Order: sequence, then C-alpha cells, then structure tokens
Amino acid sequence: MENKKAFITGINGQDGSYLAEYLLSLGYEVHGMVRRNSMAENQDSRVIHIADKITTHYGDLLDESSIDRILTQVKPDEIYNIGAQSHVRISFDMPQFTVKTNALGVLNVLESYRRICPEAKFYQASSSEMFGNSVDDDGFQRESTPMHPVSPYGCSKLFGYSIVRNYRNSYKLHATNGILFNHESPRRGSNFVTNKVVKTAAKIKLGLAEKLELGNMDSYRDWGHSKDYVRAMHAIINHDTPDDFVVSTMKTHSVREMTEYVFKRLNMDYTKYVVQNPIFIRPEELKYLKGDSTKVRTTLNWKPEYTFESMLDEMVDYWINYFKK
Ligand code: F7E
Repeated sequence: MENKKAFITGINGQDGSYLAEYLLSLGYEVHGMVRRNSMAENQDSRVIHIADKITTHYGDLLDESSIDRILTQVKPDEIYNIGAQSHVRISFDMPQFTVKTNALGVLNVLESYRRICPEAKFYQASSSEMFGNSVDDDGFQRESTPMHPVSPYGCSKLFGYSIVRNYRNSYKLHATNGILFNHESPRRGSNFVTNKVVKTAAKIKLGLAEKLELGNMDSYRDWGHSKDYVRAMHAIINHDTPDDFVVSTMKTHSVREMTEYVFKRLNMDYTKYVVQNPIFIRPEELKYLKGDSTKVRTTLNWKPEYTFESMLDEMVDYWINYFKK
C-alpha cells in the first residue's frame, strides 16, 4: 500500500513541526505550505532538521490559487489546517489580518478541499480561546460550553470552527475540529508567556538579562505539551466519524504560579526580577481556562505524557543549554 499523504498548513510553526515529525514516524509522505518571507532563513527554521524528508510548497491561506495548486498536485489523504496568526495580544493590533487569515483562510482551504479532494479528511486547529470567559458550573470548559470569545483572535477562530461544522454537515465532508487548550514546548514562539518566562529566566540566571517584563499574572491557563497535542490531532482526524474534541490536561495554573515554578527551578525568587509592563496587558482578558478532555480520552484513548512540571523542566533545560553554548 502506498504511504498516506498529509498536507499541513503552518508546517513551520511549533505544532506543524512536531506534527510533521510524528507523521513521518508513522510512515506518511508529508507536504507543508510555507509563506514567502523576505528573510529566507525564517521559512523553514523549525523543520530544517527534517527538510530532506518533507516537501514544502510556497503558498498562503489568503491566496486561493496557491491552495488549489497544492491540493491538485499533492492529492492528500489528510489536510491539517494549523496555519494562523496565533498570537492573541497581537490580534488586537492586527485585527483585520488576523480575521482574514484565521477565518477566511479556513474557508479558502475548505473550498479547495471540497472541490479538489473531497475524499480527504480535514483537521481544523480550533482553540480554547473561543470560550472566552464562559465556564461551566464545575469550573471546566468542554465541547458543550457556550462560546463567547473576548479577542479578535477568539472571534476569528470561532468562525473557523463553525464553518468546519457547517461544511461537514452540508457536504458530508470528513471535517473535524480539535479544540486545543494552550500547548507549549521549547519551539513555542518567544512572545508567548511560557517561553518568554523560561527564556528570560534562563538569561537572568546566566547574567544575560536583569528583568522580566510581564502583563497580567493572574490569568489561569491549562498548559500542555505540543508533542502530546499533535498525537491528538492525528487521532481526531482518523476517527471514523468526523467530530469535535477538546484537548487539554484538565489542570490549571496561573501565570504567577508558572513563573514562580520556573524561577524556583533555577534557584531564584521571581519577585526580585519580575516587573509589570502595561504594554503586555490585553484590552480584554480571558481570565481562566481548564478543559475537560474526557471525550477525547475515552473515545480516542488519548492522554498526555508530559505534566505541567516536566514540560517546563524540558523548556528550562533547553534554554539553559542554548545560552551556555
Ligand atoms: O498568554 C498572560 C496573558 O500569549 C497566556 C495561543 O496559542 O493559547 C495561546 O493564547 C496568558 C494570558 O497565550 C504576558 O495575558 C502575562 O492571560 O501565552 P499567551 P494565550 O493568549 O492564552 C490559545 C489556546 C491559542 O489558541 C493561542 O493561539 O499569559 N501574560 N504577561 C502574557 N502573555 C504574553 N504573551 N506575554 C506577556 O508578557
């Protein structure tokens, strides 16, 4: 039997790169879309170590012709739409670009998929940011929790999620949503809070920085590891029935607790180094996330291998080694 073919938008992102590695380990032929960038170095920086094993194609979620061309050429069995403007704070600065990419971009991929390869399966990277500040009485968000997003990013993701459900029902496509809670790793962009804290704490430890500037430290997040979450994406797309699944650790910690843990691991007291800078505070904040992932755990037998602590430990070790070199 021929190897299955996967097509990944956002292959050069944190999740795209781990997903590509995972699918290669399962014997897939992996294709990915990268955007043309004026700095050639940034187009494949997270997948450079597997560059000879994957095929990248220039394209853009906002350029339908490029998506048509790639799908016609590749004829994938599985399409993972992971590309996005994924930074919530930045979505307040670039709302239109965020909505075009994260909402219209999903529709562009769905339309090409429906016309060119409707037998394929489709995965959409939906997000816990869609819930906004809505929480069930038991303190969890789950598939049935009402969605009231509080950022341009969350609003754009809610459109993507809804249009995937609409296409699934209207055209009988195998189109799925993973509603992923925050997931991190050493490959996380350095302007997301976990990697920002770990990277700066490592610099402070080694005398390369003095202060860490943060915004709101009292919001709570359910943080897992990207490596665990890409396994969930593959399980979701391969389930017999196209459906939507929350993926989470079922535990929550505040930004303050996370920061305290990281600094303690480096034998430092975070209160001596952290200062607040209002620049990092959002016009509207999502205060609390804790996901109930019972459905994906029982239906697809998925569970995370990393804990909050082992994930942060890996990130701390990574950045300490990086700066020591
Ligand atoms: O912020 C607070 C900030 O930017 C986490 C994306 O992957 O997960 C991610 O979105 C929390 C927020 O992630 C700073 O206000 C304090 O409460 O790491 P973050 P996020 O906004 O939760 C969801 C599920 C996605 O889908 C998104 O694509 O940390 N915070 N001080 C800060 N955050 C940042 N970035 N920088 C700070 O200095």
